[in-house]
Amino acid sequence: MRLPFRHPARLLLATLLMAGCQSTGATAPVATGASAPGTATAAVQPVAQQPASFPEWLAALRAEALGQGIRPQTFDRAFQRVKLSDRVVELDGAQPEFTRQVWQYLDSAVNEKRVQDGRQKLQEHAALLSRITRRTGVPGEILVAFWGVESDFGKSTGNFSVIDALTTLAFEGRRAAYFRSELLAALRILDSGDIAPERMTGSWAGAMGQTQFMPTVFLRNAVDEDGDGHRDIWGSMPDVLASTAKFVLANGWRPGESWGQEVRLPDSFPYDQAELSITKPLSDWRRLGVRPVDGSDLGGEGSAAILVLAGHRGPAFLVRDNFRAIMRYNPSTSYSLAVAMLADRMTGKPGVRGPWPREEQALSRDERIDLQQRLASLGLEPGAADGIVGANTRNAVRRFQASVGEIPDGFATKALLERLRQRS
Ligand SMILES: [Ca+2]
Repeated sequence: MRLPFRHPARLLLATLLMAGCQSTGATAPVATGASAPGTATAAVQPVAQQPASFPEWLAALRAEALGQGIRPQTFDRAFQRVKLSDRVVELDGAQPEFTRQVWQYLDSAVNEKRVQDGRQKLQEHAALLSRITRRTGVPGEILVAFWGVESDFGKSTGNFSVIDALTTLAFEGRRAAYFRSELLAALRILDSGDIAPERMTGSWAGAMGQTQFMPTVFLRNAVDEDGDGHRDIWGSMPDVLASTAKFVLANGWRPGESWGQEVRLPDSFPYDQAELSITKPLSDWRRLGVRPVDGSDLGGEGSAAILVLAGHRGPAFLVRDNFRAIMRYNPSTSYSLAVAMLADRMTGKPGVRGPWPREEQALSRDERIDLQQRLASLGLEPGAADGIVGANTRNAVRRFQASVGEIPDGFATKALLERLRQRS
């Protein structure tokens, strides 16, 4: 969805603005954000906080940035050639009609080429990785797996100017407040001299460099491992891998533990217990018949959750705290499984063994909404009909499955939607 907003001239407005406010900026009073423009036009603008024009908005941002201690020359250089990007707005508003099934995502994120490349990177950077692992306890294969999934080992880091992208999103995006604080963080990075504005590139959403850090993540976690005085996640391998390790450790990685393992569940398994939010001691899972995928006895201590991402006919995973630590980099179970699997494959462990139900086609967004509305009309409480299948929707699917005598695995399929449609 685009905001009801217009800006006739998208190009180089900032240059004009800068010429006008260069001198006032240095002595501008501390901006509090309360002076943000927009109040005068609130009565006629549906989005109350939006200013009337980009130059006004940028002037307010400049005052706020300078109030936070960012030097005027840093700000003016960063915005010298700023361009609002239609492409960024388009990507921000996109609601993909189809989401990929988990196996489709894994096929692409953990393909054979990437496994081979990862093994080579492990060797190539062995000394550096073992130094970082000694210090942080995060295994080298995990660091290289993040690097591979985030940016294909630095080959795919995004070519957007981070300042352009964040400016666009902060000015007219759907989450303007969030991106405004990321933009101010980006300015702090430029102010610290870690990177020149023209080298500060990233994804359309402002995820930067080989680690795809958002600016606030950079400020908390980026490390100058090679000691050249710059935290360079764009071009320095020591900085890239040490920064990844610091972030992963901060996200709760437990040294010496694994992310988990693929398991085999008995037919009698209570599938309503297979949710990331349900953690049990390993002894409980053993009692419920959970075994490693090779059929041996489930050993070990501690607690874990059982994750089933494609129904009872698909593979199952026992996931531990480190799986959640991976998810704090990117909050998706598919993502976390991709990082875990890539790390495993690089060290010679097998990939996913259980077969995925590859004949199952993903539901379209309209179908997912239809599913949610039908579950709601049966009183099964799937949550908002937003087309996003989360825990509430899965639990509603489970209630429906149980009511018709099916295994309650919570997997929303075309067949299940068809059955729901026939009931009403
Ligand atoms: Ca450095």
